[in-house]
Amino acid sequence: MVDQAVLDKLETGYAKLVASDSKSLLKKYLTKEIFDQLKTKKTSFGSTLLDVIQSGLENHDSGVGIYAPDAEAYTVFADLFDPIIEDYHTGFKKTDKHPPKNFGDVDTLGNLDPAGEFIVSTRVRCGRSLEGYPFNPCLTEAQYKEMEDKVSSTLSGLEGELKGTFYPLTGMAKDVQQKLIDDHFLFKEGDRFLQAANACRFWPTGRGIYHNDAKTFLVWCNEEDHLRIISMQQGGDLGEVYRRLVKAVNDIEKRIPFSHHDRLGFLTFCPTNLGTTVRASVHIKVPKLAANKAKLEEVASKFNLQVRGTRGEHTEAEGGIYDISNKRRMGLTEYEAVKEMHDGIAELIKIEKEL
Ligand code: ADP
Ligand code: CIR
Repeated sequence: MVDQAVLDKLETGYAKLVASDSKSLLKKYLTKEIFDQLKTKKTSFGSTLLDVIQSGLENHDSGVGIYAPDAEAYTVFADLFDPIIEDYHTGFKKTDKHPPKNFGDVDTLGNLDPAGEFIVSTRVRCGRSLEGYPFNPCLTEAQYKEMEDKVSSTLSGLEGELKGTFYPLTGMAKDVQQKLIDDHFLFKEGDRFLQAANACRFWPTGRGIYHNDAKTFLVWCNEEDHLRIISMQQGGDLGEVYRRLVKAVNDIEKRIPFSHHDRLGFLTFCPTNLGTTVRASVHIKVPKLAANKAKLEEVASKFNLQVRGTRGEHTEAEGGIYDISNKRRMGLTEYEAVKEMHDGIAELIKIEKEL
């Protein structure tokens, strides 16, 4: 049974969403019929429709607006997740199956901007969830601590270029934390979309960052996902960044079992990250194209690319620097996701040169 208080919150929030001018996928796909069908359902973790949609109900400027409080939510609330997944990942239907992991031939990708004219830096990240643990809204404080211990001790076994140190957020000096955020290495604090989704409980307990000395290989612990594995460096050498990421993921996967779904691929908290979980991005300056932001968005979307601001999602561009990445992560392999960004950025640079 879903509590009356939860049902009341759902009804009030839904009425406000319907009356709003929200452009979120939640508003687009949560019809009255689906709302009524799902409002009384619960997962075995006790998660309700409210846990799924409360971020989008509170933040009408969400692009998507839903999260999976636990893995089972993808099944119990499939009537809402499936159409949103299909829209975001451009055509991944509820009858489709995500292909097996395939990083492809890592030696076939090179430098997208050898003369260093456009690309400031390149980053590829993927997300992973530790098998046996639910997502943020269902984790206990003890589980956060246990996971942090597991992650930091596992990563301490990495060697060579991947060798680094784990820095817990608990006890980190504020200026050190802010510098890491400003330099694009660390997740931001107080993300209202995650907070509304109940994903920031017990903060900063269990959260932390691991990185090598050069900060070219980093792992985020317990921010949006259990793990975010990141490779990044200055300039446009996507090949080098991708090779480092693949080596790291393969090494870490040997040491920790991750949650994988037969149809959805690797499981993540946000449905936009399912499947490969790969977001390959460049920080790029294309001043002529970006003179008209709507035009930049239009050209980018033609190549299945997404434009974000300099400090990541929901931020503005600073100094003309945009974060442009592959948008879809499901229904294609890891290699294809990265190649989609590679080919799209090559086209964007070509267009910029011709303007
Ligand atoms: P995520 O990539 O994990 O989905 P965000 O969009 O919030 O999350 O970005 C996280 C951080 O990564 C931000 O500080 C952002 O500026 C930084 N970032 C993303 N792409 C690049 C890049 N190509 N070069 C440098 N920093 C980047
Ligand atoms: C939103 O709906 O805007 C946030 N919940 C974040 C969604 C993830 N964004 C994305 O495009 N990958």
